[in-house]
Amino acid sequence: MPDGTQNRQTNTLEPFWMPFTANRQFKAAPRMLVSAKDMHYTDDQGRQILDGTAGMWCSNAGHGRARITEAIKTSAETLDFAPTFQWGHPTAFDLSSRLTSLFSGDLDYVFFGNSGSEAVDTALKIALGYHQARGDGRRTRLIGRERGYHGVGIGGTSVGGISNNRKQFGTLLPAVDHLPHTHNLAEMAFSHGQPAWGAHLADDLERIIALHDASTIAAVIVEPVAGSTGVLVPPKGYLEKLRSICDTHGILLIFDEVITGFGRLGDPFAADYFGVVPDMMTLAKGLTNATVPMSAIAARAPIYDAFMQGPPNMIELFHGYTYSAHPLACAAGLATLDVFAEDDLFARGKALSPKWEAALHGLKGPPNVIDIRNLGMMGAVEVSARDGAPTAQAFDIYLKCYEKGLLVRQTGDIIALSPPLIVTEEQIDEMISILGEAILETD
Ligand code: PXG
Repeated sequence: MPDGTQNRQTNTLEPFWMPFTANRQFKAAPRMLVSAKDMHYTDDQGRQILDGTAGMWCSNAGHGRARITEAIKTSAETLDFAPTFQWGHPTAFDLSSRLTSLFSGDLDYVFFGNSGSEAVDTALKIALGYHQARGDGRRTRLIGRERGYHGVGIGGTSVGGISNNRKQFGTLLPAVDHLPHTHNLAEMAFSHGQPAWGAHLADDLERIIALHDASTIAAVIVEPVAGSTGVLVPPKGYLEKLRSICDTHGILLIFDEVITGFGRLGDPFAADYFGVVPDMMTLAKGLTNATVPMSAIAARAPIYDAFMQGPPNMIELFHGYTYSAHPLACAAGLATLDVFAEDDLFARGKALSPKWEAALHGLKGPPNVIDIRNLGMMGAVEVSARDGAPTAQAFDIYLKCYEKGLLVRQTGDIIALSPPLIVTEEQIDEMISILGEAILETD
């Protein structure tokens, strides 16, 4: 249709239906990022924006890492695509071995998807298939947690516990229940690291089990530290209790480590940080330093083994994606692990965490700051909700930070932070100083 309509359209902001965005507000005053290097984005006005959120909890090694970019380029030139249904390519196996050698316990197998949402829905399906393979097919119920975020697939939405993410979509999966969330300002506000109060909240799993009977429950899925809902740090002993209750009742425990994985807590995974090994872990984001979409599900050996029955020429798991273990993503994943090793980023995250904690808690003081939370290199500042206008104050802070050259995430009345692990102590101070100014200018 050579009437120029198409060209005109590509120059307007209208056609892109933006995800999780106030489209009309954004398009009226766009914030356009055009390039990124190390700790900074550059916007379309040429301004440098300090990245306080590793993109969206994902560019953990910082932006524009040459080693990763080169690996992607080389892969695109040598093997742009190869199927992994009944074929294979070497980097898929290399990456699987490298990853499983990093996982704790007998998390010896890895399945690939392309997003955290796919990883979650895959893990839930594996849990259902696992029980069926063991002849225990009545176990079909899935347990999530209030305020949990597990992506946007129908499974992840169902086990998720953020009301806005659920209410537009009807009844979702039927056999689902939710643990209570662990957020309690009266008991926990301004805790440094893990709150001492709240391990008993895990006992609610016993109540849910008594209600539905363990024989109907396939799996429990939680984020070890809830990220999207505003960095809810698990009380001391809480995850250990969940593990032990699941063990007692033959229920699989899935840690959704899409945010906590790849060094965010100063260990490779939250499972390592807490010393609690789940039956499955979902990973994404930092896996490729967010350069090429990729996610992974780590599974314990007995789960894989349960499927390896019947004639060897039979497909054991009727599940997978065209782009499972895409060659570009595998190359990016391998190069990301190299960069983590070269820069010693797990150790760096751990070493910086006390500085991060001290700097963040330095924001305590203004009356509108009602909580500050931290663990590893995650942090959040919660502000009081404006009368009749929840979320408005934090959104203003988010906008002010952007104007002042700092990228933060806003969720509800919470500002969340998760800088790339290459951040310097001076850059931490800069972040906290900008955020502090923005908070003081907003109330
Ligand atoms: N699980 C967890 C724990 C996540 O944090 C997903 C699954 C889904 O991943 P995908 O790749 O399908 O988006 C996520 C994603 C935020 C924010 O600002 C968090 C996510 C995504 C976008 C924004 O908190 N987490």
